Amino acid sequence: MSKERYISTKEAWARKQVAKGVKPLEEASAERLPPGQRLTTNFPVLDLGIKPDIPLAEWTLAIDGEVETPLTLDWTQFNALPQVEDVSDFHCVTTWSKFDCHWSGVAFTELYERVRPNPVAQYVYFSSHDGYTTNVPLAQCLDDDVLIATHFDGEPVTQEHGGPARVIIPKLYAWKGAKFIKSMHFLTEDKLGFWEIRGYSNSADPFKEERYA
Ligand SMILES: Nc1nc2c(c(=O)[nH]1)N[C@H]1C(S)=C(S)[C@@H](COP(=O)(O)O)O[C@H]1N2
Ligand SMILES: [Mo]
Repeated sequence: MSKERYISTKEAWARKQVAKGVKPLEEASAERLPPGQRLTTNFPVLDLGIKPDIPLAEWTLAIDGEVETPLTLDWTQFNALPQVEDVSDFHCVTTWSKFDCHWSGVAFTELYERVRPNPVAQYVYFSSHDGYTTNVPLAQCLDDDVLIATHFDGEPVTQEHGGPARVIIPKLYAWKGAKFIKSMHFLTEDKLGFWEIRGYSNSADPFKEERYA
């Protein structure tokens, strides 16, 4: 995305926030900050100690399971899909939150429509190049702020933050958003991911403080 385009998007977003009556950050933070969280302005890195190096020429995203049309997209095909932008707050279960993260990439719904899931599909199981997995009910993946992000603040998502592409699900704690995404598997039954197996909450709503199961 060009610098001009990035700035104009931010301006449009700011106008939208003003129209919605969104307050300045300091005033708003009391309501915007989920219970037990503190605001950070930097961007900490959370991972399993592995930051896989995925050359773009080798990158693919597989979308399969309970779908009519399984898809494997390479980097060129993925980036040729319609692009979306979204600004959201990021909440890590380790108690830091970051406001106004500007992501762009491909909407989950865009991929959903292309693979045409069977009506029995109710859950999505995300798998990553570092061996990480996480699971989310399909209904929550269909929110319009859920995307597979390739850009953060107008720049490609860095390797430490999960590039080339990572999942963003703003309404849930950030462990539900898989960095280094490799595949998305549609399931009829729920299947716990890496942290969900290890005692993290399966529902992960930061405003309900659903941290641990
Ligand atoms: N593949 C992968 N995705 C992951 C993780 C991980 O270890 N591996 N950590 C999760 C956790 S706990 C958080 S808080 C966010 C951190 O994203 P960040 O490193 O960009 O801050 O990524 C989530 N997605
Ligand atoms: Mo986290």
